[in-house]
Amino acid sequence: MPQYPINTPRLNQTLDELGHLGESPDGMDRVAYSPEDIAGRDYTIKLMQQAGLETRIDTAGNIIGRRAGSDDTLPAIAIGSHTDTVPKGGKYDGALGVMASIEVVRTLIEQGHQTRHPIEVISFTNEEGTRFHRWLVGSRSMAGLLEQEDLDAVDDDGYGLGPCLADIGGDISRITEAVRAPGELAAYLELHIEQGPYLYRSGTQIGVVTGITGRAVFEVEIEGKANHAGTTPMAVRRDALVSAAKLVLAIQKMTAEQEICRVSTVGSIKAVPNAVNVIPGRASIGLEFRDTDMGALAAAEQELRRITDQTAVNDGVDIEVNRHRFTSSVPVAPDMQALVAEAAENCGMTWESVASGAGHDAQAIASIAPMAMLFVPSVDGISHSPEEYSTPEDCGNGAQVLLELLLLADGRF
Ligand code: HGY
Ligand code: MN
Ligand code: MN
Repeated sequence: MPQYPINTPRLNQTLDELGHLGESPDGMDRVAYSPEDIAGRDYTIKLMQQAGLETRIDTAGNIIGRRAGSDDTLPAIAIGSHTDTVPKGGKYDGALGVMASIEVVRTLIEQGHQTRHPIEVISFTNEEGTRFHRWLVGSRSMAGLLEQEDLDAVDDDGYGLGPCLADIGGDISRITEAVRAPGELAAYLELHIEQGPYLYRSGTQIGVVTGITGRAVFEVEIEGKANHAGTTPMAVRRDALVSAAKLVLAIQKMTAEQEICRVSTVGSIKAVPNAVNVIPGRASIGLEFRDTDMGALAAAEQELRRITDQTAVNDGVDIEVNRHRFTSSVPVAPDMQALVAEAAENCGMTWESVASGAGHDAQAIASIAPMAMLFVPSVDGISHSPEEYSTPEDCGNGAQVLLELLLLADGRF
């Protein structure tokens, strides 16, 4: 029996309540900076305050709930994740880590246990990066990894990051005040759903994360020639959407057949003017590559540029490749992995090592603090989908191991 059993029904109730904020018939829409995201943030702040945490919002919009330690001269141990979702996403990605972190501290307070270190529960803003095609914005701000192109970013409607930050209590003109220097946090511990199939397939309760994937994001713009769909002979067409379609298939082939890197995805495609009786004069595709090996991502970029050059010549179109950003892969230190495994064993849970094909705030915070991640199973490995699901029991298991991990870290650092 764990020393401080968490309240699993209460945890799952908060997940359920948060899961109604931004819910639509085809999935969760708490896209960063949206009214739905703000509703989720307000709920999170209220829950933190009810749990007895002192809350604040930093200039990057990160929500921080703090509980004093018995020795406040020690750096805080941070636990958390994010509550923003991809469009039409699921109820557990990020949300479990934040709700479980609040439940962990609430349990310790109720059971009268004060840690040595101060504890900070952090809900990072804009982890998904949907709006401005740049992810981990809150955690990269805290880690001092934000770049000018992040600050200058505008969304598809030309709306800038500054007003969005102001909408959530941040301040782009003072965003550097959100930076935490190395040493300011003793450790960062993140619970997350696996978002992949391995734990569910093997029936293992806890995943000890070994590393977090690297990622390369591109936008490819194709310029052909708009023309009449009925009168233009096929031989003289410069159809931007046909060229885009060829690239979609070639990008999929790069990994499915040529294995240049682990995975490739074209997640968005646009045609202009997007009318059935007009040959598309312009088209664009949004794509990403992922791999833990940054050399493989560099090879993928090289091959992408080769096939776009080739397609431009073959089809008589102009093609521009816009490189959004590379995110480095991050290993989890062996001693931090061992701490997660020890916490799982102390809770009587089965565990296995698993790499993360998803990106996480932990990979940004890793540059300023020792970090560890633990996963719970995703049913059928589904995520970024309304079918994303983790059982109430698995959610409770994750929170219980997170509490144990926090206590171990409190004693070790
Ligand atoms: O896209 C990802 O890997 C994460 O869910 N943000
Ligand atoms: Mn996530
Ligand atoms: Mn996600």
